[in-house]
Amino acid sequence: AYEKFQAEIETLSAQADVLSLKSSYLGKKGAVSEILKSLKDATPEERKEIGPKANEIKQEIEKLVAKKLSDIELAQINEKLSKNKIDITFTDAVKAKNNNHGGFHPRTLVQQEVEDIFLSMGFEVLDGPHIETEFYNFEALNIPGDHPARDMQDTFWFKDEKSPEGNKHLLRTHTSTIQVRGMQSRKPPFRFIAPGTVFRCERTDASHEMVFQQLEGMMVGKDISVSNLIYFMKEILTEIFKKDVEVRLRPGYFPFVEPGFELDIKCQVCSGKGCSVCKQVGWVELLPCGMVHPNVLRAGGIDPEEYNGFAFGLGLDRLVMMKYGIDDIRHLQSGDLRFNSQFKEY
Ligand code: FA5
Repeated sequence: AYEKFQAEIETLSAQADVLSLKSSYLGKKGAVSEILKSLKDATPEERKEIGPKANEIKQEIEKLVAKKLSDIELAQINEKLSKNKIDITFTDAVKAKNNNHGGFHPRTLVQQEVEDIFLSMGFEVLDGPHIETEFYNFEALNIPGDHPARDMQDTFWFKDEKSPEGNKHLLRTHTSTIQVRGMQSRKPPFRFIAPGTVFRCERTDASHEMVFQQLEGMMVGKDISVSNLIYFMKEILTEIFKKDVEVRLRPGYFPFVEPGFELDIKCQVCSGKGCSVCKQVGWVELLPCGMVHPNVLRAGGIDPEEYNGFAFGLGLDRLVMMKYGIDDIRHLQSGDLRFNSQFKEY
């Protein structure tokens, strides 16, 4: 009877079924009770043998029933828990959907992308001060005090009569200041980039800001050529745009390079048809560059007889505009969340 009970209880999963099985064995008319009842007609020897066995079976059945009931209860609790489980990542996903989180500014996104590309090509990333001396911003770059090229970049000067003549302070007008700083602290061959904010006392329009970003690049070594320069420029544009974009290279004048070039990009806002960003000409000045002038190498403590190099000054805001088709540079500085939130990555 006990083996039969064991097999039967195994198949049950509801408490009520277990209880009714129990009563069919231990209840008034149950199998075990019948055995115990029949003892009154048994001989004393039979009673001695069957009595304790029947009681043992009764206890075993009670034990099995208690265990089964507690197993069923545990299974029920576990099922409840798994149904009401709190998924913490799910809460984050809901937040993301509601767009209540922050995101990177498009300028940061593009700058990080450009930095990654140059890092993968063995360039270092350098930084430099916003407040500069006349020396690093002009003189060391082959632009002496009376040079007309100083007028190419309208400069914010500090009123500091105490500084010696030729070393007055200013807000850097370009990241080229880091060219000489970088050269002074390393030995060739080397290659680095230097992203940063620059300042010019300019009238703003769709493609000009007073405070904007540039990304300087410099490579110095032996026998570096214009084709090396063009290779790196092409590489960076292909990586950033991930499609063919039309560019043109034309001669450009900068006192710190010789020869110098202007690399223009077909305006991506109007596809070259003409708009306020490209001033109706269909092309945007993006990436001036050239071979480093011997005087600049000298200012950085490098012998131009032994080494040469190239440098470039990427207009980072313009690159952002071209990549995303932004039709006014002033959006970048606006702090307008309707603009900024368009660049969140989900
Ligand atoms: C320079 O500043 C040079 N230092 C670049 C250079 C470096 C040349 C190394 C050769 C070798 P330019 O003034 O053209 O050059 O500025 C460089 C880029 O910055 C421009 O092509 C343009 O993309 C961007 N830029 C210039 N002025 C502004 C402005 N007001 N607002 C936004 N972007 C600007």
